[in-house]
Amino acid sequence: MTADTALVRIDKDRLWDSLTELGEVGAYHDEDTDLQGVRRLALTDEDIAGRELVMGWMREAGLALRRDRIGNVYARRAGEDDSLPPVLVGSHIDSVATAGRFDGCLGVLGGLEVVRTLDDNGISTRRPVEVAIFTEEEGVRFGTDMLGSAVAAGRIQLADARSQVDRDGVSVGAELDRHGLVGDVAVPIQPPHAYLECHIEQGPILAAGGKQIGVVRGVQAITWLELTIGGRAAHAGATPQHLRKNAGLAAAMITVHLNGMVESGDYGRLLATVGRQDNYPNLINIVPGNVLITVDLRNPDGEAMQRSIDDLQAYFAEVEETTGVTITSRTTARTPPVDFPEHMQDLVEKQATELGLTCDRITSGAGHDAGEIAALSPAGMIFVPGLYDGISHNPREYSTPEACADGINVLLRAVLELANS
Ligand code: HGY
Ligand code: MN
Ligand code: MN
Ligand code: MN
Repeated sequence: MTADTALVRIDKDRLWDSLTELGEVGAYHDEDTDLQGVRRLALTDEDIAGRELVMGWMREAGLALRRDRIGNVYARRAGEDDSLPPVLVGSHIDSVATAGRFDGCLGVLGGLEVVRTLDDNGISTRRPVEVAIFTEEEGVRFGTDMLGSAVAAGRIQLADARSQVDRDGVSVGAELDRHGLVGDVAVPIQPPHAYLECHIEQGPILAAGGKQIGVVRGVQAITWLELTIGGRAAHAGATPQHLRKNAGLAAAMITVHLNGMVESGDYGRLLATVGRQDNYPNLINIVPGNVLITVDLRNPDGEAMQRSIDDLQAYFAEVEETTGVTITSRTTARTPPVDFPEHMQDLVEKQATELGLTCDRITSGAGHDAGEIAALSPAGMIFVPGLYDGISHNPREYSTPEACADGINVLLRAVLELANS
């Protein structure tokens, strides 16, 4: 990095304005928090509107846009030697149903801000720089998180991804085709030179430690199960206990058992969440006949994760024996723990330190596209702290203009170093 580029900083207000404007796309009033939230589930009209807004800004910045076969967008700023693999930055703009403005968006709009800043200062780079928008990172509509980046990295086959369906039976493929999102960039994509993603931490660790930047060591393992519990709907008043096949009781037993597994400490730093529960027929005077629940397991230790899955499956047999229900388990996501290369962590830490920012190394609690692209090339992540215990996947999600700018200034400097290597 030359002397004059070392003093270049991004435009904090322009970044904040773009986060604010994108946050209006898919805005809704959240009854639970009485706040304005964001709802841009993948490949819905709101997601497409968000993509169109951001791609318009990318075109205004003179970037050449391409799309791959699963609809991931790559916006390219040419390098002096355009034949070299690009430095790739980015994230996602699809959201969960009760989102804030930062999850994913900071990484995409921050990448765009890096490019705009290079242009503003007439700075060229040896390598091209590309800003990516990955499809269906959240996984809440079609059931597998990091779907787009997993296809880009070759972990999930395109046909399998296209065949995934939402709760209404609408497939990824049908939505990609409906919106005309299928591009001609083959998947898996050509490996970029390196990948960097700036993201809000989505947890309390950085703020609790008073740190401004998180140097991300890696991403913990994720397992998602969809359990279909088949019992028998029956009269709540006339059906004695011994004749019941209570799917609701089975679901409750599994939820409590999961909590016991976490509390036991037998599975390291396991986290378990039953996020979705659909009771049928869901009426006060009928024993639940059929229940669908989802299980989200997280663990930085791959061996302990596998043990928890095996033990949970064994427990299902106990529940079937005790309650007379049948339990069918479908795995909808299964990613191993991912470690980012030391040199990428050191690069992030060096740039943060040279900017005079305090930082700590941290393992990501959430899944990220970087965890997928790490299979293709050296990947790294930059975390910025959130307020209110770093709450996320909630409209209360918030970080400050200064914290966001800090993260993207680290991204700018790291990109400059990588793009001139
Ligand atoms: O589930 C996750 O960790 C990510 O937000 N998709
Ligand atoms: Mn995210
Ligand atoms: Mn998320
Ligand atoms: Mn993510």
